[in-house]
Amino acid sequence: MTRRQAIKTTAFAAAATATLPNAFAQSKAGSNPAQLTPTFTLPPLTYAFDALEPHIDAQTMEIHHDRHHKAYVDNLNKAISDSPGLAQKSIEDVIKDLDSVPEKIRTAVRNNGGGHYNHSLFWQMMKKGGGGEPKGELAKAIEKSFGSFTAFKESFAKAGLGQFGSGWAWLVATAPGTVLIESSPNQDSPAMKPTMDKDFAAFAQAQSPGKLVSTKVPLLGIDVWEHAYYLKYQNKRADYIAAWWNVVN
Ligand code: MN3
Repeated sequence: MTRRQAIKTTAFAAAATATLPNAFAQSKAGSNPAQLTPTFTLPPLTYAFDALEPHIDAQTMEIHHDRHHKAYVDNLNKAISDSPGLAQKSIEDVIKDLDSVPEKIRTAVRNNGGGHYNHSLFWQMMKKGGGGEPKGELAKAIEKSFGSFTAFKESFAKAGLGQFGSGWAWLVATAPGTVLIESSPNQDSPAMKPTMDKDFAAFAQAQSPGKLVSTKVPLLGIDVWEHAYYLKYQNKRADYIAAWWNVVN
């Protein structure tokens, strides 16, 4: 293996494991045999509501986590109450395979399952005293795709600002050592839109045999719904995005 290939492969390995499986370990109650109707649950925040002050205010965090995210979980559970097969899957597997969801609940599962998946990632993508620049393979992949971290931040902010109405901006791994930026409306996730990159799919299968694989792995995402920033920033989404870099994990 050449050095270049090695870099690509390790960057991809980092991306492939960046689906943060721990985020969902506690969000699933299906492993409890005593529970007749397995349901999805709201994962607790691993930091205090005020941990991200002054960039993200405590009240916004509390409402965002305890009410908005909780509503996605509650509405997802309501939607799947007659589909026990779905309740036994991880949320990641559910949103990656929306085609297999019964049509009459597909929109509800897309919106609320997407909301549960995206927010479960989002809380972990932030931390107290965050910010700074990535290192190692991710830094190399960003440099390859955007030229520099500064240029990446500009493009990422543009994607967040350009998302009309509610949605997200994402840094996504799509292939070994390759990252790109995209935005999604509502609670859609890049993981809902797998590409047909065979190299990526084969590598991901080798890393996690037998697991459903999306060929797009969300590495970083910012929630640009107004509920994520309106209390502190009102209509100034650009100010929220600029401040958010200070809390990126
Ligand atoms: Mn939100």
